Amino acid sequence: MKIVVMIPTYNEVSNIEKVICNVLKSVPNAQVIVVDDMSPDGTYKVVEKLASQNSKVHLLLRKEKRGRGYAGKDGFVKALDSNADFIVEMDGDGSHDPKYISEFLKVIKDCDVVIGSRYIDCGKDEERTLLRKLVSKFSRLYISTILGVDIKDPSSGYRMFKKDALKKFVYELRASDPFIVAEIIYQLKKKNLKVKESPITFLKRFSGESKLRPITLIKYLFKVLKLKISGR
Ligand SMILES: Nc1nc2c(ncn2[C@@H]2O[C@H](COP(=O)(O)OP(=O)(O)OP(=O)(O)O)[C@@H](O)[C@H]2O)c(=O)[nH]1
Ligand SMILES: [Mg+2]
Repeated sequence: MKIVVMIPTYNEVSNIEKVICNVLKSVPNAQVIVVDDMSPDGTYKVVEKLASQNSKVHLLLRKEKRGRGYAGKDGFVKALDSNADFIVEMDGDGSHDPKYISEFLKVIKDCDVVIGSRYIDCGKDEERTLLRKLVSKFSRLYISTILGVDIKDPSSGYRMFKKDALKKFVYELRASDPFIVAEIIYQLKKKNLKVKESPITFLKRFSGESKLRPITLIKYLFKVLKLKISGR
C-alpha cells in the first residue's frame, strides 16, 4: 500500500521542513512530493536538500505557469505515475496536521475520497478572524448550493483520494489557481464518487503570509458559477 502526500508550495521556506518532518513522523511509510513553483524565497532548495538525504522526499520543481491549480494537477499526476494507492493533498504552511492521515486511511476503506472537514462534528477552525470566518461561511454555502453537493467543507484543501478515483478526473482539471479545490468537488459529483468527510482542526499557518487575496476569492466565486453553467 503506497501513500503519497502531495504538498504544493510557494514561499514556504520557514514552514516546509517542519511540515515534511511532521508528515513522516505521523505516517512513516508515506512518500512526500513537494510541488514548488520556483519560490523566490528558496523553498525548493530546502526540499532539494531534504530529498538528497531522505529517499521518501521528492521535489517537483515547476518553472512555467505558476499557480496552485497547475501545481496541484502536476503533483497528482506525478503521484499517480509513481503508483500511489492513496494520494493526500495538503498545504505546506502547517495548517493541515498530518496526524489525521491515519484516520483518513480508515475512513477511505468505505469510500473513494475523504475530505478533512472543519465544519462537521468534532471539526474546528482555529485560524480565522471573524471576517474570514464569515467570508468562509458564505463561500461554503455558495459552492455547495451552486454545485449541488452536500459537503460541509467544500473549500478544504486537505483530502485523500483512492488512485482509481483520482484517475477518473485528474486529466480534466483546468484551474490555474486555488479554484482547483472547487473544480475537484464538481468532478467528484460528476463522476459519482463516494465522498466522506472526516473532522480536522484547521491550525494557524506556522509562519509567513497567506497567498489568498480578496480578488482571487471574488474570481473564485464567479468561476464556480461558470463551471456549473458550462457543465464541463
Ligand atoms: N506550487 C504552488 N503552490 C502554491 C501557490 N500558491 C499557493 N500555494 C501553496 O498552496 C497552499 C495553500 O496556500 P495558502 O496561501 O496557505 O492559502 P490558503 O491555505 O488557501 O489560505 P489561508 O487559509 O489564508 O492560508 C500552501 O502550501 C501554499 O504555499 C502557487 O502558485 N504554486
Ligand atoms: Mg493556508
